Amino acid sequence: MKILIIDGDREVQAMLQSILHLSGYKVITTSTLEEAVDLCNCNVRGDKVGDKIDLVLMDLALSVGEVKGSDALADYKKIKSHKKFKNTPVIMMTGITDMDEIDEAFHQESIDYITKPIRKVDLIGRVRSVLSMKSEMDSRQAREKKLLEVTRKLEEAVQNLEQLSSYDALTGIANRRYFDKYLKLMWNRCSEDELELSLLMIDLDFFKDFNDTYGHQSGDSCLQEVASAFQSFFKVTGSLVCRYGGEEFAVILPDTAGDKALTLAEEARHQIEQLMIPHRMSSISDHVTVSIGLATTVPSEDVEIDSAMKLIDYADKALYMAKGQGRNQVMS
Ligand code: GH3
Ligand code: MG
Ligand code: MG
Repeated sequence: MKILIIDGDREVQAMLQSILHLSGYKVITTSTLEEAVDLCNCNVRGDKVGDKIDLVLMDLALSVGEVKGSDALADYKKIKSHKKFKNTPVIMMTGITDMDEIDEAFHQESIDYITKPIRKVDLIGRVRSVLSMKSEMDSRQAREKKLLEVTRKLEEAVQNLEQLSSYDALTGIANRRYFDKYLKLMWNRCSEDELELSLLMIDLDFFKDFNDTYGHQSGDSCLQEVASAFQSFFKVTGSLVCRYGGEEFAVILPDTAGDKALTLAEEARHQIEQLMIPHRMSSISDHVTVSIGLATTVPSEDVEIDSAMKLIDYADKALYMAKGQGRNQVMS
């Protein structure tokens, strides 16, 4: 432990130094506050004074003339304002007997002080208790810092986990899990505001044949291309495109009426056709196509479609019809 003594009286300096030395402390002495601050800024004595001072013992009578509470406080604040002493405990030493004013000033700021003549037993006792309080505070701060760090890492991990559990690894768009959550959310929101909610269920046509013809990897690339086309196409506020399963996609369109959703679905279908992904085994086109089922409702308990699950069912049925009618089309 390193203690810095600031006292204008060299005899006092020597006396304090020898007491503290004998008790096992490293001691550095200076006569003025300025010298102390200078020492902390440079490597004057071959000993980096400012490296780590654990405690400062500072004489109160550093200011010339009559020492008032405000002067004492000013000295104290000056040393504490130095960034190296910001967290260093300071014990003030005073030979003044009339301490009323100073006592009050110190009390307000919780400043520790001892009176001169300093008795060895008082000095050692006070130094020990202040240092042990400081080391307790330091270790508490270190524990808090560590806890904060752990919490931050945990939050990061949770975020990563949420990201992993909400998005599809192959296409990067939302997955079924996220879709379920989001549909419930939008169901409630549209129900509260009495808004129409549309849902598209989309399925690639003859995709098994595509895989059989071009291989599974080409199949994966095709899914990625189609997913990203849907993602860029559906820009309705609050809309969500997700990979519902294998080669099926679903699109949630809140605040979207049936006729508008039908137009959007038809355009989206056309866009996929226009990607011109070759599919020579498709019996309806030379390129990859999709079939789309659409269902729309104003979520409420009074209507036929009274739950999000039923909305999915209706869109699924429409998709099935689109397949039955020859594929590469939208049905609602
Ligand atoms: P339909 O027009 O009736 O929808 O015919 P289909 O061949 O698309 O339907 P089917 O359900 O018979 O086949 C779906 C295919 O989608 C089978 C499966 O191998 C493929 N598939 C599902 N998930 C993936 C995937 O992640 N990657 C690849 N490459 N293929 C997938
Ligand atoms: Mg399918
Ligand atoms: Mg299919």
